[in-house]
Order: sequence, then structure tokens, then C-alpha cells
Amino acid sequence: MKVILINPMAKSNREPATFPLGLLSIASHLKRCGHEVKILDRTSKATSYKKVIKKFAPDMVGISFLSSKSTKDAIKISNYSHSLGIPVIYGNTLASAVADILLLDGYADYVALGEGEFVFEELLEALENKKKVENIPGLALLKDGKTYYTEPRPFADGSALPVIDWSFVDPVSYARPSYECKKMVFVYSSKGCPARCSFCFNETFHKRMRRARPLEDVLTEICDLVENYGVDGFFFGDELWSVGKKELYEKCRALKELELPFVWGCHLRVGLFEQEDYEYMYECGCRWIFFGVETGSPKILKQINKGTDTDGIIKAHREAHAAGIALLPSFILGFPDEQEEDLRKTVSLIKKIAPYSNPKAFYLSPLIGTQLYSELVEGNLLDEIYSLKQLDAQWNKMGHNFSDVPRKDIKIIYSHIVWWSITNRSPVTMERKRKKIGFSHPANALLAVLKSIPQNGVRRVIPNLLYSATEFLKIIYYISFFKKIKKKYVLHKTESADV
Ligand code: B12
Repeated sequence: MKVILINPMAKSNREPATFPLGLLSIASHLKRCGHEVKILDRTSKATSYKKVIKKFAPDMVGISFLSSKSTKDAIKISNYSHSLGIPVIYGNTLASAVADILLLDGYADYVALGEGEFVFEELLEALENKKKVENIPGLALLKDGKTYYTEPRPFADGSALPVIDWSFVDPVSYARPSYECKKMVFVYSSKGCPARCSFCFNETFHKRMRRARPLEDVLTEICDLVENYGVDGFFFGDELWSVGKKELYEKCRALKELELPFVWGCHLRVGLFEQEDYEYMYECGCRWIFFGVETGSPKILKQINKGTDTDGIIKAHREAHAAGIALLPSFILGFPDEQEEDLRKTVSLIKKIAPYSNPKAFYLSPLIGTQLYSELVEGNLLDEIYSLKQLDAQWNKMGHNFSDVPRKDIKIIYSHIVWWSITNRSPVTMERKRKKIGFSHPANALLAVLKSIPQNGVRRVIPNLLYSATEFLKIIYYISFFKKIKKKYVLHKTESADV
């Protein structure tokens, strides 16, 4: 059968292209099952979906629904496909969480709950052979005007998943500069995470079950991308790249043994590894690590079930930095019950790890389907989502402040973190500057936007530049004034505390 898989465009057009690993995996699987598949990634290029769907004339349209940012585009694609009589299946994390709405409001004929490869294969097979679809596990559909959920589908064994065939898209058009590399592409070597962080989708979507893919498959993809597309950097999108030392050393060794010119980065948890492990990671090409730190307040760490402590956070940053790895700790601001004292602790922790890292800040976004979302809805602090229109509107309110401090305080703290990140002077950063090695820096980001003009067109790039300029001015405004508030959170002192 003929299938088109579509990544809808984010509302603002400001998002970078989205490395469609999920769609690539489904496409690679359906191709090996003998189907004719096409990927249309509207986050990468604003190609007309109408022209492509009409010309390709698929038997099924698949839409990837990851975030509420792409609601409007997803709806348009659904409506157009339906106007041509083509059935539509939705998938991805957000689709699984709002399957009911997608079906009842008529945007989807089917929703894949969880992983899409095998449910899609079985659905096509059933439709082709006029078999009952109600027996296919992991699917939601309409039956007698009501949502019908088939049996839950067990997670696929990593070895059953396909090796990703990147030829469905142009990998180079997604590549971007990162630490010590100019053409970095996302790959993944596992799914799920055993942790229980209350703000993360993992518990509902992956049931905290971590599944590793066979290392050979991942290495095959890496070789393909380096040898055939000149990719020189990889970011492992795995939620948790390694759960323990055995896995870490096995993977590092295998990456090193490829003897190919690339570096890489990953997500890790603090508290799992020590300096010698980070040193081995560096030796094997690791140049950057994201640690989800979230907050410096022990109270909030406990409340969100993070399972880490501030001493462990500082230790991990000191040790990984000593090994030469650039660190990107991420912080979330605006948690429920977060008070002045908690935020002061976050600021203090950031100052402590600043010499070793490049901190990132985010406003809290309660993702639908998470434990945090349910708690906020139950506490009447957030409206329950009952329509896509409301979901779309909620995006504008993303970054709500659920804390006990005024919104302005949160904005001022956020702006300082962004500023520290931009002006970071950690030894690793300075060394890279000295060697003039590519790394994520505003200048590089600006260059990437300018380079994307031929692909995205001036009409798409100019609003992005204007938006970034406005955001930048806001940051300057928030860090320049508000003396009292700055004093309250000890933001005015920039020197870092002793560790
Ligand atoms: C790579 C990545 C990105 C990339 C690309 C996103 C993409 N297209 O997937 C970038 C950096 C652009 C990105 C951006 C964002 N991301 Co992101 N990202 C990831 C990351 C690290 C890996 C995703 C991945 O590639 N997994 C591997 C593939 C194989 O799995 P998959 O994508 O889940 O796909 C499978 C299923 O979902 C399903 N499926 C997916 N699509 C479809 C379509 C159909 C038709 C079907 C049937 C099935 C199906 O089948 C696939 C194969 O098994 C995840 C964390 C994680 N490890 O999952 C976060 C994650 C997906 N991102 C997340 C978020 C919140 C965002 C942002 C909204 C962040 C923000 N505030 O701006 C934006 C949204 C961008 C947008 N335009 O909408 C959340 C989503 C949570 C949720 N919705 O509940 C995650 C889970 C991180 C987290 N822990 O919070 N992200």
C-alpha cells in the first residue's frame, strides 16, 4: 500500500527542523514490509502538503503529533486528507495522550498508542485484506460513535525495530553545529527511562520500561551517516543513554572502535558515573552531556520524584568537566509550591556549577498525560484539555507559573540564566573558543538561521530573526533593572560560590 508520513509544521515556524526519528523508523519498517512510503517533514521545509498528497495519492496518511505547537497544521492536513477520502492515523506522545479528542472530533480515523512500527504494519495488512482492525493491539478507533481502545501492545523488542534508512529524507538538511562538530544529527540507541520524574511523559508513555536497541544497528546508522553524508557529530536522543557502567563502557568502546571522524553527546543522570567513567567517555568521543538538574531545592527535587541530590549534581558536573566534557544542565522554573527560598537555592546551585557548565532554563510546561498535569488539573490549577482548539490555546500559556512567587520574578531569574549561558566562561568553553571549534553559541545559531534562507525562504526566516531579537531584548531588560528582585534571589552577585 502507499503511505505518506507527515510531520506537521510548528505554529510559529520558529522551530528548527525536528529530526523525524519516529517517522523514519516507521518508514524503514513499512518499506521492509513491502509498502511504498514517503515522508513529508514540514518542520524541515514548508512544502505544500496538498500538492504532495494529491500527487502521491496514498492509501493512508500518518501524522506525527508531538506537541501542541503543531495543532493547526495537523488539523489542516487531516481535513485535506479526509476531503480526498484518505484515512488518517495519528501517532507520537501527544497523540497517545489525546487519542479521544482526535477521534471524537473527527481528525483521526486511528490513533497508534505508543510505538508505531508494528501497529501500522498490522493496520495496513488488515485494511488490505479486509480483516477486523479491532483485534490489533495498541490502537484507538471509533466504534458506535465512541472511542474504542484495543488491547495494549507490548513494547517491541529492540532487535525487532528496523535500522533507520535515512534516505527517506536529506540528513544534511537537518544537521547543525554543536560542540566540536559542524554537522550534528540525532540518533537513538534506547527508549524509555526507569526514573519517575513527575513532569516527564516517560511514566505514561514508556511505563518506565527502558529498552535498548542492538548496538550493531545503531553503529550501522552512524557509519551510514558519516560515510555517505559527511555527518561529524551525533546526539543520542535517548532519555537516558546508559543505566550503568557495563552499558556505558560497551557503547563507548564500540563507538571508539569505529575509528570514524565524529564526536557525540547524550543525556545522562547525575549519580550514576564517576570521573574515570567521564574520562573514558571523552576518550571515546563524548564532547557534551545534558543533565536534567531541574532545581537546586531539595524540597522540589523530592516533590518531583527526581531521585537526585545537590551534592550529587555538583560532583557530576565537577568530574565530567574535569574530563573535558561540556555540560548542559537544564533547569525548570515555576513548579507548584516553589517559593522564594527554593528559587534562591536554584540560583545558588547554578552559580556553583557555572564554572563547569552552560546552564539552560525552561518555564514549566505541564505536558498532558504526565503525573504533574493530573495533579494540577485535580488541584484546579489547570484546565483539563477537552478539544484541540483548547490544546492549541494552551500552548500560548505554556510556561505558566505555578510557583508561589510572582511571574516577574521567574522571568528575571530565567533571563539571568540565559545571560549566564551566553556569556559563560567555563574553561572548556574558553578552550573551544581558543581553538575556534564549532559549538552552540548565539553566533552559530544566527549563522545557522541565515544559512537556512535558501531552504526555508526569507518569509520564514525574517519572523524568526525578529522573534529572537525581541526575546534577546527582553532578556537584556530583565537583567538590567529590578534591583530589589535581583537582590532577593542573589542574582546581582555574579561570582560563583566555592564548591
Ligand atoms: C529528538 C527530540 C526532539 C527533536 C525532534 C522531535 C521529533 N520529531 O521527534 C526536537 C529537538 C526538534 C524536539 C523538539 C521538541 N520536543 Co522533543 N524530544 C526528542 C527526543 C529527545 C527523542 C525523540 C525520538 O526521536 N525518539 C525516538 C523515536 C524512534 O521515537 P518517537 O519519536 O517516540 O516515535 C515513536 C512513537 O512516538 C510513534 N510515533 C511517532 N510519530 C508517529 C506518527 C505516526 C503516524 C504513528 C502511527 C506513530 C508515531 O512511533 C515511533 C516509532 O516507535 C524525545 C525524548 C525521547 N527520548 O523520546 C523528546 C521529546 C519527544 N520532546 C518533547 C518535547 C516537549 C518537545 C518540545 C515541545 C519542546 C519545546 N518545549 O519546545 C519540542 C516540540 C517541537 C515541535 N515542533 O513540535 C517531549 C514530549 C513530551 C510529550 N509530548 O508528552 C519529549 C518526550 C522529551 C521529554 N521527556 O519531555 N524534540
